[in-house]
Amino acid sequence: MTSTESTQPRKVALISGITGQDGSYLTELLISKGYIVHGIIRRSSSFNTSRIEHLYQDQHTGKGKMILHYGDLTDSTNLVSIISKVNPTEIYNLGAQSHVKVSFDMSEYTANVDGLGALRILDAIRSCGLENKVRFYQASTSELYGKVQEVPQSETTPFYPRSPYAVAKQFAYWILVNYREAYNMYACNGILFNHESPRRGPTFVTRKITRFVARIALGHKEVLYLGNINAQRDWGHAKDYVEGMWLMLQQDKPEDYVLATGETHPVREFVEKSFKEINIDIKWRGEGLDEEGYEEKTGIVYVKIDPKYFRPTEVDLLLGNPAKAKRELKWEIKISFNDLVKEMVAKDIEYLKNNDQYN
Ligand code: NDP
Ligand code: GDR
Repeated sequence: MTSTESTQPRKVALISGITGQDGSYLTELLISKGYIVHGIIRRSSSFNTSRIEHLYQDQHTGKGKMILHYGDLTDSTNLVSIISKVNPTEIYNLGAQSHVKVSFDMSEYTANVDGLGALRILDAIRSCGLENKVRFYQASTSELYGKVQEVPQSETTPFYPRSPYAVAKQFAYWILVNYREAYNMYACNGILFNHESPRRGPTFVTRKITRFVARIALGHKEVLYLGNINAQRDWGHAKDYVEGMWLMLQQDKPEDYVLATGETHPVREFVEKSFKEINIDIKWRGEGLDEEGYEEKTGIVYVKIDPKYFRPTEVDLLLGNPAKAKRELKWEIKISFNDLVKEMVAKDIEYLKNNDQYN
């Protein structure tokens, strides 16, 4: 051990959900800050590490800064074993069945992973005797606000979850608060509003739109089927949000924080802006949800509404107030909504041009 190493505090992070959008950006950020990052990945019949592949290419040399462990949020024994072996200084619980619409079809599974999963990690921390040594981040969500009670939504706005996903996340939110108070743990809920990127899963609405726009740009003739295009979301860039997660674990005392842009946009605006990137001006045929679609000037119909994508209960409006995070964490948004759309469309065009399989 060198003299420099011996004076540095240990920086070892464990991330569940490391293969997801946020997990990949957070890993990059933590490695850039000198952390050794351990991640939990699920066994899959095909590769599920495409978002983090670039980070573990030198693993066989033994010099990798990222180490992966097979595990699952439904398996307590495995979580205890990983945490005791890794002995992390920070744990980020990002793993989840994160699709709101899918949670209506898989409600029990979603509750198990998204709700009980958080409890299993908290208990594993205690079983390893680390409750006063490790700092814990829970991926809470603006979906907790659900049916509009107050706008903009802040840390003091009451919750009214509108999906099995949100109800499961509400359990995780409160069990964290309870363990923080009961066992004096350093644990924070990050109540994050929607954040997107070129790494966003393709079934979330923003990426579904930008992938489609890329196909139109490259000459494909298809129809994009969407659900509720009047829903409004506060959309930021995932890169900015993972920085906020890290900041929450670097404070003197643990608290819960909203991360949001403070702007809201309807889904239909995301569609318009994305098409604008390829110089198509959208003219909508109707205003309501019963519309058949819209026409571009030449009469080509690109988008139609398919009720299949409606949710049994919808979250109509999300608009966050990030004042507390700005004030206490000095957290700032660096990437604007317009730049987010621009980057996502440009990257999808690039992927489509370069990747045959993607076609
Ligand atoms: P993704 O859907 O991209 O990633 C989810 C991750 O969880 C993947 O790595 C997935 O693994 C893993 N996972 C799923 N089920 C399990 C399980 N049973 N055990 C262990 N790991 C599992 O989500 P995001 O990166 O977008 O979001 C990260 C977290 O933040 C999630 O908890 C989400 O609910 C929450 N959140 C996200 C917001 C957003 O706008 N992105 C906003 C607010 C909260 P695999 O790759 O194998 O599927
Ligand atoms: P959301 O994201 O439910 O906000 O959850 P999603 O992109 O799935 O939906 C946003 C809004 O768009 C409407 N919508 C459609 N959604 C999808 N997926 N597909 C469609 O075709 C479609 N058409 C319209 C939806 O009804 C909704 O109103 C995301 C996830 O990342 C959660 O894990 C996270 O907690 C929240 O953001 C904050």
